[in-house]
Amino acid sequence: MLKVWTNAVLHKFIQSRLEGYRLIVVSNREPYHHRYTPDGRVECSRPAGGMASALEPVMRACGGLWIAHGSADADRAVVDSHDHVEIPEGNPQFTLRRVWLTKEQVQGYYLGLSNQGLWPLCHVAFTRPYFERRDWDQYREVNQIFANAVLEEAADQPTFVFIQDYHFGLLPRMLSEANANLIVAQFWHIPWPNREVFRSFPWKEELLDGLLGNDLLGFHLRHHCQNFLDTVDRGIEALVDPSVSEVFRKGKRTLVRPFPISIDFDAYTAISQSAEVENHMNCWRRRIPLNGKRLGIGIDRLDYTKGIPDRIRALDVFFEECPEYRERLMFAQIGVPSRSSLPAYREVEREVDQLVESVNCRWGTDHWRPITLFKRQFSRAEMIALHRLADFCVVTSLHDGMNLVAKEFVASRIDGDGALVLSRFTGAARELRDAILINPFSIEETASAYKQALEMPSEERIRRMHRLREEVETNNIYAWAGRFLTALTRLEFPDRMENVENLENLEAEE
Ligand code: GDG
Repeated sequence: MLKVWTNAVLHKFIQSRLEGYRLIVVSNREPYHHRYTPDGRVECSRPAGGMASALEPVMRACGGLWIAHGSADADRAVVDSHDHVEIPEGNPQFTLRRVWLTKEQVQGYYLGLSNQGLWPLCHVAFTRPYFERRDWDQYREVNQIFANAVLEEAADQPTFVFIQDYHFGLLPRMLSEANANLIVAQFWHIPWPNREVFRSFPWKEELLDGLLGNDLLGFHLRHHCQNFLDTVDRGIEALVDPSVSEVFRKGKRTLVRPFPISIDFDAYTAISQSAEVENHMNCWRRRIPLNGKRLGIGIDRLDYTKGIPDRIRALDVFFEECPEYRERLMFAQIGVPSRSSLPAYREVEREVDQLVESVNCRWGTDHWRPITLFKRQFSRAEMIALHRLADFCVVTSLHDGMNLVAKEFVASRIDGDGALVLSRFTGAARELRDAILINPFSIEETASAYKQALEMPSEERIRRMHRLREEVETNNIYAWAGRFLTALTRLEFPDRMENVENLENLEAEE
């Protein structure tokens, strides 16, 4: 049996199983931005965010075409006449096709319907969703723009289309109706709520019908699949077979399956060992003068689902209840500004600023500032360096599809040490059982988890980290992609899939 999926195994797998087919990936966010620097040069960078971090290694392994919204100021300057640009620069491994949207379309489809409607609806994170008719119209319009781009690129070639996320709930039906030969799959990176919650979505029938244009629909967890099947069963005319997790509608079968997403463990391990990371560790030591103090960290987009205020409140309680840690623990929080034009995001940013200031005022001394907040994006090597310096990493999401930061912390710890404090309401908590699991809504529980992380005997900490690393190493991003593509290709050519264990041969050929 295949033990560990790797980039090379996935590569071979794709070559043998998808032979004759193109792969087109569709996402809202592009994996690379091109921006002008102040001196007029064009700079290429990777935006923060879970979906692009997860998908990029897969695209590097498969080649193919990635269609996404071109949103940065120099994006147009670098594409050819087909809006294509080869990625990454200097060492092209796949093609990016950029789709252009107007300000109004971005407002309605992305900020409005996707992020003020579907995001809070699906996270059930006590921020009420807003639904505007004109946002829904823009959402439909933008889904059609992407459909046109896919149909043009696929032409009459045999093609798999792999759609990412909640920005494209209508795209699958648009594609399957326009070209029945396409094989369409989608991965929904956020949770799916229970049917009672979903009932508030004003255009639920159209959205569900859109999603049932997929041949395969993936969620992180079985629980999300069950919520989806239940929502369909009660919300729209369709035949649901929960025993095999399938739905039939309009003559089409949609398979609904869990695929817990992950990260490129080997890449993290390799970068973590690099001299670049050692240098960045020194930079962090200058930014956060530890002088023998312990270090806790958090790395998140500034998003209200991530529970950042809750973890800071827990630090306040911790310093109150554990005076022995005053002047002995520092906490570094990276909060990458995100969706800042939306009021709920500005509000959480303001709350985080205020809480950090109040904890620092309450407990800080002349030579100790308990919390340092960095509100900007850092490079991957910089984040890995911070992971390596930490005694513990905190993930307090109130609700999170998976949470990749937890896995990135584990993969960065090539020293096999460090403790992970992890919210039970993340998908990651189902796999990372050796973390210190918490209910982030309980400030006391979170505060005592900090203490547990700091005081855990080193043998136990190392034993737990060892098991966490085994878990992330085995269930890595290539395993995720391999399992997804196996399910997809099995639909289409069962004969090529007669024996998935043959992957062993792929591995042996390496
Ligand atoms: C969605 C779902 C699911 C953060 N700061 C920087 C930076 N990041 C990167 C992290 C990580 C990613 O952003 C965040 O991933 P998460 O999984 O935590 O969260 P979402 O963005 O909400 O992602 C989530 C994910 O999709 C995948 O399916 O896990 O549940 O909500 O990779 O490292 N990256 C860089 N600089 C930063 O400062 N370069």
